[in-house]
Amino acid sequence: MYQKHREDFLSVLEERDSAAIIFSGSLKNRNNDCDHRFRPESDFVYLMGFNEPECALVLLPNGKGTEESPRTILFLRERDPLMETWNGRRVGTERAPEQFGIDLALPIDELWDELPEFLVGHGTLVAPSGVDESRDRHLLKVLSQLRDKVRGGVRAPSALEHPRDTLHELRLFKSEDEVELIRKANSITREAHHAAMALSAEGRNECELDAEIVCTFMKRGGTGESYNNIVASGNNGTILHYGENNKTMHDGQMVLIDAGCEWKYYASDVTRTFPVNGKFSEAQTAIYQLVLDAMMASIDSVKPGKPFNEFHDVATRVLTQGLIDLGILSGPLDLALESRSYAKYTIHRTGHWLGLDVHDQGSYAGANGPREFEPGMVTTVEPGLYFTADDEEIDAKWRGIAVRIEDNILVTKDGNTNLSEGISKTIEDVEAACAGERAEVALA
Ligand SMILES: [Mn+2]
Repeated sequence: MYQKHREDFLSVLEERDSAAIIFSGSLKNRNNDCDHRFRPESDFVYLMGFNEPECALVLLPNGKGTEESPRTILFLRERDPLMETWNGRRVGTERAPEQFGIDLALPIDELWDELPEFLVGHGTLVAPSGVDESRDRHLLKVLSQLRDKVRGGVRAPSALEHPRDTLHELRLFKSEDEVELIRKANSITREAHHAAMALSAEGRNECELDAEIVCTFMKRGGTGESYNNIVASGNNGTILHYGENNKTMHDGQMVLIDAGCEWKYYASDVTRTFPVNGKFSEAQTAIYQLVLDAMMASIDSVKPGKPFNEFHDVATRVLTQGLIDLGILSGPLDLALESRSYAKYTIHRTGHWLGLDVHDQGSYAGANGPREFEPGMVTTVEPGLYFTADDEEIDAKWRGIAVRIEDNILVTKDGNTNLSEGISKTIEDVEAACAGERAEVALA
């Protein structure tokens, strides 16, 4: 799969007379002498699929694919028995060409000295600028060295180009192999959400549900959380990126869980909301069913030819009409939509691309407005309604209710497929899962 990705990228680069350099990234310090667990940059994962820090992949479409004239060069750390004893195994330059199917491997220490020579003969250099300052300084220096060469009569890149229009455009369209990885991530996410629903009860702490979810992700072999878990009970659910996950949960509250397993660095991104005690009250039912109706209507608009904004507009329309029917907003619908009176309660957009990054790369705009869906794209659909505990403009019964429901939708030739299907979301199914009837894999 990664070799195919490199070939695809090389073809695009060749058409554009460009070379590219893509980095795996460095270890990030956490505190004192402890680092965060390493997670490679997604562009590097897409092309290489392995997870050592301090690597750079150089792609040269004008090369011949030999060691003398390489098309693919991997710069990486040399093997070092002492360092490997302390900090873990390294592939090293000797083993890398065969292991990864690349033309040439060189020590990362030589990158900035060697790079200018390799780039000769290409018009542009595609590189992820704006991520790391020291890297940016090196890249600019390489370009200036190349300008000196140009005076000597050789062709060389004069400009840096962000991967947005090349690599990120490729990443937007998922292959069947990539879709399978997202499906696998979602099968673990399903187990995690059902386990959290079954565990939830009056008096338990948000952290217990958070732990259950992390435990499920890790013991099933996931590469981690796709993003920091959100386990938000009651009014905490109105904070979109709540991350404290440490409050005691109570009867009468709902708990909103936004958590997705990462599998081989591919993300799932799923939100479910359920009553702490497992039984929806009348007010909770009204809001929850409205969000679910908006979601189901919205998913229907995720298909080839539909512009990216439409599923958001469909969700907004259903939510706004529902809020009018519940007496929370005043009508008529057209006036409410025009005045955006709903926005106080819906807050965010209805979805985003999903892939190696939870908010995946790929442009949302076409030449004339929002781009249209095409087969292979994966988007989230995640309408929500949020009523803060201190909102005196609404009836007391709505205050502190926050509901978001989120699935991962693959655009297919004929419509779409829900990659997070099977994670309980009807009121009946959610209540069953809370009662422990959907925890299909027993947790140790
Ligand atoms: Mn999301």
